Amino acid sequence: MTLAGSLKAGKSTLLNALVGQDIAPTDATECTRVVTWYRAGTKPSVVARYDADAALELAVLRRAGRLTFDMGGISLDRVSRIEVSWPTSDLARHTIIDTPGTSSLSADVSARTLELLAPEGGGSGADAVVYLMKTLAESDLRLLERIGAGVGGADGPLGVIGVLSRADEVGAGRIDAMASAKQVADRLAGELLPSGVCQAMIPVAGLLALGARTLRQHEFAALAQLSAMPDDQFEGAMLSADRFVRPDLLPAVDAGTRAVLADRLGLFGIRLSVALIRTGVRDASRLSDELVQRSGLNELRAALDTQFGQRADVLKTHSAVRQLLRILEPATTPRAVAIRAEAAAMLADSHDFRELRLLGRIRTVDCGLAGDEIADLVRLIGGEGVGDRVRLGLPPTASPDAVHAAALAQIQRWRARADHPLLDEFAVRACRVGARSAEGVLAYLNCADRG
Ligand SMILES: Nc1nc2c(ncn2[C@@H]2O[C@H](COP(=O)(O)OP(=O)(O)OP(=O)(O)O)[C@@H](O)[C@H]2O)c(=O)[nH]1
Ligand SMILES: [Mg+2]
Repeated sequence: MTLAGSLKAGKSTLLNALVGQDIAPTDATECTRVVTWYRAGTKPSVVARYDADAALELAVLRRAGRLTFDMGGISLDRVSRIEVSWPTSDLARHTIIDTPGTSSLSADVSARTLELLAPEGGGSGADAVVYLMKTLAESDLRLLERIGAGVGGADGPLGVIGVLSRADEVGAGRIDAMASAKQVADRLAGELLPSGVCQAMIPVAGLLALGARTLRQHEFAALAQLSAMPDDQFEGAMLSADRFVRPDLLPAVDAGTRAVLADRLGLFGIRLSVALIRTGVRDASRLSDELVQRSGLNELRAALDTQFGQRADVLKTHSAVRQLLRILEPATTPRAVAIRAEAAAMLADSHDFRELRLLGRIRTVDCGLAGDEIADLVRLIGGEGVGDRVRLGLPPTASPDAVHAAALAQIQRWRARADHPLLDEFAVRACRVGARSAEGVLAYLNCADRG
């Protein structure tokens, strides 16, 4: 999975939030200008690959509380990538690739990100992309289109999730910031999802999520002290980040500690924490959970899991088949032409790919199906998970007989629905895909019975 987006969109911070640890350098350190791969490993190690085939182990440093990699004197233009191994279960399922922000200001750095995501010759190095943006700029749209071509091509992009990043900043630190961010995200979704350049648009406050996941006891204590202060004093100091750290305001908590809180949680996170503590959140771990819940990180994880995690094999297969098509494109021997035709048919006919494409579009295309029908169809085609019971809306304990009966009922339901004379073409296809998904459950069940 690759994190991409414009300069300072919050990619590295979000990576840290996903992993729950400070492992990716953020801000202006020079190593953020290099494409960096994060994988699970038995021990921490950071290696720069440079020139054609040279490698150098890099030291991990902390400068003024910020993590950075010491490039050991190699100039950045010689480094092709940095590889980080880290012992954490959060990386076990996917490798995460952090890319330098793209901007028109530094064409060379943007070029590296583009080369990874949408190489000239085709064949993206990434199966799935999380694209971060603070607002939708023309450059984001163009890059998304190129990524789409790299990841999924003419058959429709697979696996691009949009994130409205730094969502806490949308409301200028107000308590309803995330609600405002959700509105902005929905508006962006309305613009982006129909064209298929991405499959979801989720507001996430990455800084808050990271601060919350790594919340320390003494930070909780300081927040509790702030929440015990008279409201007019607290609100008076919260008017700006500068006021919040002024030594003469908020005497209950020393200015240094306040500066750390502002750095790690942002003003919105502080305001939210104080509100939560005032309404009865009594300890650091509860506060951490509540803040993570409100940061949008859980929604992003759920989307990653349903769109990518459970379908990692499908996404890889899709990339591989497309790669094969590209390689065979100029071939003229009968054998190559035959393989090419087979690969093209697989791309068009594979039910897994159809499910993914439909999932990306069904919520946004006005196709005449009712809201509850769409919800059922989304679940049936794997929008909430690819397990057979999840697809059929049954409890995990449902018996094979119950699964069998429910699958049969769904096949009939969606075949009948597809035959409705007034349904538009998109809806007919969607219903057929649903029926086919239910047939898949049944076929699997029959195999399992026999095995
Ligand atoms: N308020 C707020 N600030 C954030 C958030 N995420 C990141 N930041 C800040 O934004 C700045 C840039 O964050 P990074 O994570 O380095 O952004 P990036 O996209 O990796 O930046 P480049 O790799 O240099 O393009 C840092 O000062 C972060 O602390 C967020 O969710 N909320
Ligand atoms: Mg970065």
